[in-house]
Amino acid sequence: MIDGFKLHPAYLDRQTQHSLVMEIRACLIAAPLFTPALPRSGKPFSVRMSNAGPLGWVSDQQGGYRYQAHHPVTGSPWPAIPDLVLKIWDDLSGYPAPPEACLINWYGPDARMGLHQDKDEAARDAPVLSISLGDTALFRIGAAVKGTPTRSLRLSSGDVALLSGDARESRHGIDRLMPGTSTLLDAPGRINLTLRRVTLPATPPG
Ligand code: MD6
Ligand code: FE
Repeated sequence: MIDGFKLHPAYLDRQTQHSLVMEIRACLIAAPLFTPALPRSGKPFSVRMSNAGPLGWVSDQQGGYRYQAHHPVTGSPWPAIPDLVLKIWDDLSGYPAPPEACLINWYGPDARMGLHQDKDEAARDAPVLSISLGDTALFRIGAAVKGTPTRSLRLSSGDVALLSGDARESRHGIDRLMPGTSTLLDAPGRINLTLRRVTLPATPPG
């Protein structure tokens, strides 16, 4: 496995997963899911997205991948990251500053996410923390270098994955869901929360 990739299987119990889903539903009322599009081609993602936190990740044909403080459709600031989510970051990230972006990914049964690297953040020293809720997904991960082998693993509801160190630069994506593998959500599908520090924290004096 790639150094710095850490999977915590079943980190969240069912009750906590349920509470998280309710918190995320509240976020999505304030900041509805939108459909991002690829830079240049404008091809829509099959995953729909929203965000919580001071900064949200968005992408469209004109502006490409970026973080911004406002919802691209409503223009409102993103809702706050739920305390429950901040606690998971505090417990697992080992990073001395809070996350600024909580990307909310919604996968319908046929959604997928191509291999990519997370590199739109200045704070590349911070890990990326990912929380899976709902149907199991087949996650693919490989080293940063194109053409090197990748491996596939399952991300199930309640799993938390951390990408730090070398794995922070890894290529990764979601090949497909396994619909019907979880009863957490009302509909077949999956929610993935990805927590990121975007800006470098101010360096402490001394
Ligand atoms: C997903 N995850 O699990 C997509 N990125 O739906 C990601 O793109 C991801 O799981 C950075 C770190 C962990 C991840
Ligand atoms: Fe990613």
